[in-house]
Amino acid sequence: MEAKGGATTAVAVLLLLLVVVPEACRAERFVVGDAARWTWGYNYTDWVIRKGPFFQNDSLVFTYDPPNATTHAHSVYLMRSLAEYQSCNLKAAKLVAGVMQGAGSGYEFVLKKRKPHYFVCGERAGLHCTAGQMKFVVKPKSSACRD
Ligand SMILES: *[C@@H]1O[C@H](CO)[C@@H](O)[C@H](O)[C@H]1NC(C)=O
Ligand SMILES: *[C@@H]1O[C@H](CO)[C@@H](O)[C@H](O)[C@H]1NC(C)=O
Ligand SMILES: *[C@@H]1O[C@H](CO)[C@@H](O)[C@H](O)[C@H]1NC(C)=O
Ligand SMILES: [Cu+2]
Repeated sequence: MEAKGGATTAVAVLLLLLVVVPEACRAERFVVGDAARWTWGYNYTDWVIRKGPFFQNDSLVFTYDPPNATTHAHSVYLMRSLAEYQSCNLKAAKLVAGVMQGAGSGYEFVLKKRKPHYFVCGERAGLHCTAGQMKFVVKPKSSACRD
């Protein structure tokens, strides 16, 4: 009777693992800034610390309104190096999402590579990156599935 109970428990644990493990491997989707979205003056470095770690194949969703007479434009660029990120020098930056692309459900960027990603807003020749603090670094870890 006791052995049978043990076997039943083992089967129950196995079933639980089968249900729980694939869940832990699934890539997650993060709205950058949460309710604040992608905007001037929010501390995205702090957001990354609170939300991380990020894993390969997780995605970041940038949402921001298209510009009009009363609102400012935003955009998303990737810097090529830490030095360019720190100085907000956009000369060699790669455009990821233009001023219209954050509308609606936003622009989704999948973190495919396990390298540092230096995200910045490219508006006003770097002013949104410097004074506006619209910048953050994410370095995805290898997927939890492979650990
Ligand atoms: C933003 O948050 C980071 C991490 O918490 C902190 O080190 C930094 O001083 C903050 N920046 C400002 C301007 O408050
Ligand atoms: C500009 O966009 C904002 C945010 O989408 C909206 O609340 C506002 O009504 C718009 N203003 C004009 C003049 O269209
Ligand atoms: C990420 O997704 C790609 C394409 O779906 C897949 O080939 C790759 O194995 C995934 N990598 C990880 C670490 O999950
Ligand atoms: Cu901006």
